[in-house]
Amino acid sequence: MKSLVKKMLVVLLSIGLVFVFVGCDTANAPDPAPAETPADTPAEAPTEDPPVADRVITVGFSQIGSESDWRIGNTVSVTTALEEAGWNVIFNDANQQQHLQLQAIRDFITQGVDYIVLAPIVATGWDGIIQEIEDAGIPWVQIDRGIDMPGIENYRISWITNNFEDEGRRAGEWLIAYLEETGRMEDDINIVELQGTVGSSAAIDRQRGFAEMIAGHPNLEITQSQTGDFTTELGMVVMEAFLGAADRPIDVLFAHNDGMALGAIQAIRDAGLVPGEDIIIIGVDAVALAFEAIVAGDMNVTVECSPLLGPTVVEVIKAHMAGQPIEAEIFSSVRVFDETLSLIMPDRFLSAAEDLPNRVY
Ligand code: GYE
Repeated sequence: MKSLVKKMLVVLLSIGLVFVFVGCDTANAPDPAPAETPADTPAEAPTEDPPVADRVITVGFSQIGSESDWRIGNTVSVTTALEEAGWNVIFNDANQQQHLQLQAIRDFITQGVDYIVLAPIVATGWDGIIQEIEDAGIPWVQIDRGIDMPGIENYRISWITNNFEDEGRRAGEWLIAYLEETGRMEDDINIVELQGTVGSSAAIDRQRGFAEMIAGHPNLEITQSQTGDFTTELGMVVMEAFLGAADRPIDVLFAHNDGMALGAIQAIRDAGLVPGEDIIIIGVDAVALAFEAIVAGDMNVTVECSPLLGPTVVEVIKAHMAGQPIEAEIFSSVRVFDETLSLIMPDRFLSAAEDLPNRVY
């Protein structure tokens, strides 16, 4: 599993580098800079850059990192769509560190990019850089996670995202339906939660949505909750700690992403338990590896969160260039995939086995 992710990363990084080189090569070709004008050329008014709609634009994309298959799918979707639009892409992977995202955006400003695409790691701490982008007059699109800043909608062109709170609710809704269906709704159910990155809207909102769904059922209790930073590695380590610290058997794992759920499955096996049976495992994202785990019976359900935001990013930038109206917020739809309830409630849940061939991330 790890090596697959690594392989994809290598491919991705090479694509990323190609983008950067392409960007350096051609960015200045159509509009010669005034410095290149020979000294003896008759004086004339400085040439303005042609309007963005008439030339190859450069887009700086500040990505959070490469912590999960979701993230890798998102990077591929966005960079591919921008490139297919014929634009230059400067890609930066901030290795899950906000200060590196701030640095990348400052570099984009210095390089004079035409547009910025930002996927913010956490919700706070962006006010200063957003002002810098504003001062530089660079239009920007926010994707994926949210930013807590009053009036943020007046700064960005649009926010292309998923409804994380609804994802948490759908996870809770599935659990309640599953417990009802298996006759366990009156039992005491101990739930452990693997949270995503601390301070990220994806983690905050998924936690809130799930908690809201189970709130009316006092026998469903979250007994341990810790961050696994959205990585498979930490999912495994933290699940191991949960199992070691539990004074009662763990019935359910709610992991804020599939990657952590897959790491936890390993820890559960190592503890001599049967994942998917002894412990009900709920993930979010709907990555291909989770579908495989569901089909194999090691995992129970995943809530889809689409990373395939690239085509919408391109549409939004094109609409902006053409001066057309743009939606302030654009959400993808949420679907839930399992291999149990979907067989009896196909209007509420979908079959992972059936959709597996369609997975692209
Ligand atoms: O669920 C997780 C990734 O922000 C929605 O980030 C995204 C989350 C996604 O690392 O796998």
